[in-house]
Amino acid sequence: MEFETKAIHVGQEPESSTGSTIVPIYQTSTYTQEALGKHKGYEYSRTGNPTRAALETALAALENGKYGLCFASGLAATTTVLCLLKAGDEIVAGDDLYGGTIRLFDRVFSNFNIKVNYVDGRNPKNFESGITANTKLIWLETPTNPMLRLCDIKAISQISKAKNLLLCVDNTFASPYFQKPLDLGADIVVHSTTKYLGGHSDVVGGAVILNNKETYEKVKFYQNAIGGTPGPFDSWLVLRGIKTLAVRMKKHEENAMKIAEFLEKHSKVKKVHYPGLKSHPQHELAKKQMSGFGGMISIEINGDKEATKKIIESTKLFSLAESLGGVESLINHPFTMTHVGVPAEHKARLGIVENLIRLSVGIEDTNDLIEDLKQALA
Ligand code: P1T
Repeated sequence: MEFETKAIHVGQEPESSTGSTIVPIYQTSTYTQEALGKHKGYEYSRTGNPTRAALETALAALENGKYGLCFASGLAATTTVLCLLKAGDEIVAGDDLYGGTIRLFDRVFSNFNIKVNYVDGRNPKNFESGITANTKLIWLETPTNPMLRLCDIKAISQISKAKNLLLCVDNTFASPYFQKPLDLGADIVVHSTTKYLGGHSDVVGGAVILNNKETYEKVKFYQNAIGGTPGPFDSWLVLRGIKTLAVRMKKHEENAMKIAEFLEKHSKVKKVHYPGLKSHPQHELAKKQMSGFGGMISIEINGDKEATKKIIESTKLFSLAESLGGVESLINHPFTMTHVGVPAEHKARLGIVENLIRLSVGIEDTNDLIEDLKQALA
């Protein structure tokens, strides 16, 4: 079955008692048992809920994975995966990550004596150099947030396999439509379903997808034990969102490509970071491991903080907001917004400077979006 068909049908069979074509929102916290120990597979909605189960099945299929688990946010998904580690263990992580993930690593899990060794993820060898006797997990995003850098999943998976480590890939920016990390050798995929999977900026959620049964059982145990699970309505919103993922992603990419080309020629723009551009230093890798380049672009402005602020505050269609991946276009200032909590030295190393702007290109008319940017940059 092809991706578009899976997104609409897998885990979403008509409901047996009524024929409801769409998976119902099972808005219940608990399930009445016929007798002690006799039930229909559900006992309590933190442990399991049919709407969530449909989403978990569908997401696993989209990532070509065996198992899916859903969470109340992307960070709840990440937190639950990190619970596979114990005090003294270490993570080697690509250094360009969502600011909230860095905050979770540096300011929460560090308290439990889990150390993160950040490396420049553009060269797979750096992950190898970062490994110590205590390393248990390699963590990366690709493309990265906000610099749109790439990590070579296949090459890094070979290193991780040789050292018997787990490789976890945050696939939020590409979505499973454009990139399937499990097929490239990753062990675990994490998503913020808040973004492209949900697709309409109306829900916060997360997901974990994996193939190994033993690891799945462990993460599933932590999902229930920790309790960062999504409610039935939030699960339903993401389930509805993924039905149109393929058509949305095509339009996000088409718009982003045209906008990136427009921006590259603009005199007020110093640099455009978009993996679809030939000028992107990792364009060849993008072509190899992704089937499309996505809808995220970061740009550096020719100008100072004030000039950048003026542009960010002048767009009319691009809303000034955190988040990404919705149908509407958003504009964000990583330095003061999504990555504000990242230590200054870490930001400087990555190039998260005051004149960096991140765009989440929506699926509006391409020319309207270009006109909006044109007037903001004028
Ligand atoms: O916001 P939440 O659903 O908890 O997901 C966290 C997260 C994880 N991974 C990546 C790559 C992300 O971009 C995010 C959240 N990012 C934003 C809110 C943002 O504007 O970048």
